Amino acid sequence: MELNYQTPVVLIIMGSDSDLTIMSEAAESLKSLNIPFKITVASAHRTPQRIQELIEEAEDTDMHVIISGAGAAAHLAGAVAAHTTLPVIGVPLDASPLSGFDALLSTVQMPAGIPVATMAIGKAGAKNAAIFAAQILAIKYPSIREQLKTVKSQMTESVIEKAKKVESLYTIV
Ligand code: RP5
Repeated sequence: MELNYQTPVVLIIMGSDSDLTIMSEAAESLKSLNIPFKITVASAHRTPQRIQELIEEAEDTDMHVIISGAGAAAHLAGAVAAHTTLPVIGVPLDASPLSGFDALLSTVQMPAGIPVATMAIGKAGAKNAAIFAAQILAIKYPSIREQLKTVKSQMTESVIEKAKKVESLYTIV
């Protein structure tokens, strides 16, 4: 199956524009994998109606995965998952005195029946959300599978390089 690069297949929703500094990591990662996406802001508690409309649009336009990032006990990812059978990937963000622990619990501790695939708090989680979305898409699109394999082998090479550097510092000759 060929990927149509003009049509978004991933929807990124964040709870506020203040989340963009972290969630841009997900956007940039999707961009680097040439995966078309739509990115927007909607709040579970401030714009519940908009959440529903965005999900309807995502389903009508045949998007495949939703990434949801929010801070505080905002439960955005769970609210998104309530409206859809598309896979929802949640990114907890640090936006309160609890440093993201509140968002982590409200994202990961979904009651049985409405799952949210929860990533780590912050930038690593945002990046992993994009990679995880790509892995879901790779089931259908071989071009994405090939790109993921390339990225993985690049990571392997970079660690081998690091190992060589560290070893050379203490090698007895
Ligand atoms: C959450 O509250 C958002 O996801 C954001 O992380 C946090 C603060 O939102 P703003 O006050 O910056 O709009 O709903």
